[in-house]
Amino acid sequence: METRIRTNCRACGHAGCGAYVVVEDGRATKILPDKEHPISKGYLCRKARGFMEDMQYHPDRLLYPQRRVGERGEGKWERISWNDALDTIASKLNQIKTESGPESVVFGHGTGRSHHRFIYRVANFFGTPNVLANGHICYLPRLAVSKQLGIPVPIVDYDNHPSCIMSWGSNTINSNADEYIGVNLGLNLKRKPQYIVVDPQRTKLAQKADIWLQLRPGTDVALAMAMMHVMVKENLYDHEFVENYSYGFDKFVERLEEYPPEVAEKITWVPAEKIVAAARMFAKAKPAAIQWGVGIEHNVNCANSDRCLIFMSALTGNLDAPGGNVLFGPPPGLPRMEFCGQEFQDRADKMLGGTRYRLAASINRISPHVVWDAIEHGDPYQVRALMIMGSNPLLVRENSARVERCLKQVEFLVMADIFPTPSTEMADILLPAATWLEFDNIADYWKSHGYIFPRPKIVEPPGEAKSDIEILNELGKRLGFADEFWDTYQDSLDYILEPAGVSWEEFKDMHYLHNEPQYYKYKTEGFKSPTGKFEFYIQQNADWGYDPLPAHVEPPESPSSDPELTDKYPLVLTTGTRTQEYFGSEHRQSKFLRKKHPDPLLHIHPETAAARGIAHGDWVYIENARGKVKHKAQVDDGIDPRVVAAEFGWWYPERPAPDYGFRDCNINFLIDDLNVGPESGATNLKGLMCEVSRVPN
Ligand SMILES: Nc1nc2c(c(=O)[nH]1)N[C@H]1C(S)=C(S)[C@@H](COP(=O)(O)OP(=O)(O)OC[C@H]3O[C@@H](n4cnc5c(=O)[nH]c(N)nc54)[C@H](O)[C@@H]3O)O[C@H]1N2
Ligand SMILES: Nc1nc2c(c(=O)[nH]1)N[C@H]1C(S)=C(S)[C@@H](COP(=O)(O)OP(=O)(O)OC[C@H]3O[C@@H](n4cnc5c(=O)[nH]c(N)nc54)[C@H](O)[C@@H]3O)O[C@H]1N2
Ligand SMILES: [Mo]
Repeated sequence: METRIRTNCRACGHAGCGAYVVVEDGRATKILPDKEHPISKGYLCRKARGFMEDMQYHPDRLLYPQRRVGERGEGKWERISWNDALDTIASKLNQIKTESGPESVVFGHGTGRSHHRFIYRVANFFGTPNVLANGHICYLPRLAVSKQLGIPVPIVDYDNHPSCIMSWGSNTINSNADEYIGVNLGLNLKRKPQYIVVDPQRTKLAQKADIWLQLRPGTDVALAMAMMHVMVKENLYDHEFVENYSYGFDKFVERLEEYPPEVAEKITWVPAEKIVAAARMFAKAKPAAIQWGVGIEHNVNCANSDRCLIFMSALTGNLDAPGGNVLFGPPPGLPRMEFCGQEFQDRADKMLGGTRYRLAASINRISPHVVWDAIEHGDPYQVRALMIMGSNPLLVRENSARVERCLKQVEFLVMADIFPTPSTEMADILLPAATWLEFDNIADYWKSHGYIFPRPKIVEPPGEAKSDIEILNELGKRLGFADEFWDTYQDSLDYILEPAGVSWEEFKDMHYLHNEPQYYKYKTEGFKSPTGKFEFYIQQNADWGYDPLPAHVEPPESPSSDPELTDKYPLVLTTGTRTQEYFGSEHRQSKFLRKKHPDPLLHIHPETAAARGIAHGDWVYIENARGKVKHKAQVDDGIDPRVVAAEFGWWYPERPAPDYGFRDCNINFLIDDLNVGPESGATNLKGLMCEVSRVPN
């Protein structure tokens, strides 16, 4: 018997595409697109097929809770019961809490995978303010900067068709990141708006652009400031907005004086006349919208690059304008965000890096290095346990060699994953997680587009795999917080949905819940900032000891660094170019996807390759003082000869445990974790220095 169940695909970590799952005799066999879905509009990416054909029923899936019996990383395990696993975890964590304080336990997760609200709830009741995720460099800086400005994250209003779109550090048609499924950009581009792309690589999107600004990685602030310099000098800004709704504009304009296009050209490598042309094009078009992504956040200037793009939207009158960057209201379910608990701020003094990286701390996020400092050096106190669910830190955290040392050294490590990975091999207790097809959940709960969708349980999990939210609900009770958790995890879904006036049983069969957008809300409500206005000058930053105005800061390693470094490592490296096939370190188990994209690729200019005797398709080493890994040369004249672009997340699940080949190609061996941005502890994943050489035959 065949049935089709409507759901929200989560074959990738960010999810968000409407889908139907075909079930035949209790087995999920296909994922089909939902043409009526308001966000994905009938789009589904190839990861959906790869997941369904190769991963959902993959023989490597973790099936039972296990306890490590050999040395860390030796790969010897014994199967244990869930009772044993959860009791062991609860009693060890409570013992550490009694002996060393709750803050010596750190919880962790990866990006987007919809269980983090439960992690925060458990951490919160347990009493630790330390949750390790990607918030220092991904999305959360946007959220923190927006919060500081008194707004939710501004989202492109594609449904109202901007007449100018500027894609800035986002290859949205590959990444479908966060709120955005790339099809919305694609459909708008068919209407021929003016189109600007800011990207060091000539991506498919850059090929469609009227103006492509090929900047040096890590210099986005200088470019944005120069564009705003032009807008102000040429009187192309929205006076009504600036005069009535903003604060600190004069001081901001003084700072803009430092960034004429000719100065920015030297920093960014973008010709001054192109900067002027892009500034005019964007400022004159109405409405105009900026689609930005982690291209601007993966560096030490992260917070200021986010700030600059929000400033540009405000300056041109496009903030909360139809077809601009809109401040969507939360869907009716979202007020339950107190689900996570808001008490971390009371414990900011105990939060690792909490008084150093105030912007990150303002949204309860920490930079990874503070956890490693605490494990390796007991600084400022000893971290004794890590419990990580849905992240592969050996692959995705910067400075993999240090991550490995710390995962080996920490006293107690719990990991939950769907598959064995190089990171899970380090665990003391390893928990088998269910996939998104195997439990009930609310989809898109963390996003800023104003929608939530049901994602019902469709098939039974294999073996004894359990969903993370069920695991956390059970652990919360065993840690001693029976009153704060639920009889069953499904009851928590009712709790979240209560303000919307629906139960999970009712919501499950609905298409979605949506908050209808209202525009220009600031005209009646102002901004939820200290001055009630849009703050171009941020006093809170000055109070925290940071620059109250945006400024370009050179990356810690750059072409203008010490010649001792640049002679050895002359090429600028940007990492993490997203590809359609893989999400982070996931999907390497899929034959279908691996066939399309068997190896990691390094984009390198023909001249740069020729000078090093490298031909298209050769294996090359990418090297700097921290490490040396391999990629295959993708010779490409769409990249500046002084720049190379590497992928991230590469390992080979088919190779032997416990390493699975993760030392070969994992670019994070080259990334530094210590020279970070001042406000959020952002690491420099884009715009560091390296050298490339051919791997000898
Ligand atoms: N298929 C797939 N989808 C993904 C992911 C994945 O791994 N695979 N990862 C998910 C995650 S965690 C995230 S955060 C999002 C990211 O998704 P987005 O935020 O949309 O960003 P990307 O698509 O990675 O685009 C980054 C672009 O920035 C460019 N770039 C590189 N360095 C710089 C720079 O210094 N400045 C500027 N302006 N541009 C630069 C790159 O060439 C690339 O085209 O994607 C999510 N979606
Ligand atoms: N050099 C470099 N490094 C980067 C980036 C870059 O561009 N360059 N990008 C950074 C960014 S933006 C981000 S967000 C991070 C991504 O960081 P993470 O989100 O931590 O990345 P993944 O390696 O994809 O780890 C996900 C793991 O969770 C497992 N998993 C998937 N779904 C579930 C689930 O429902 N439950 C459980 N328990 N496990 C699950 C997968 O099998 C996989 O092992 O990487 C960062 N690292
Ligand atoms: Mo991310």
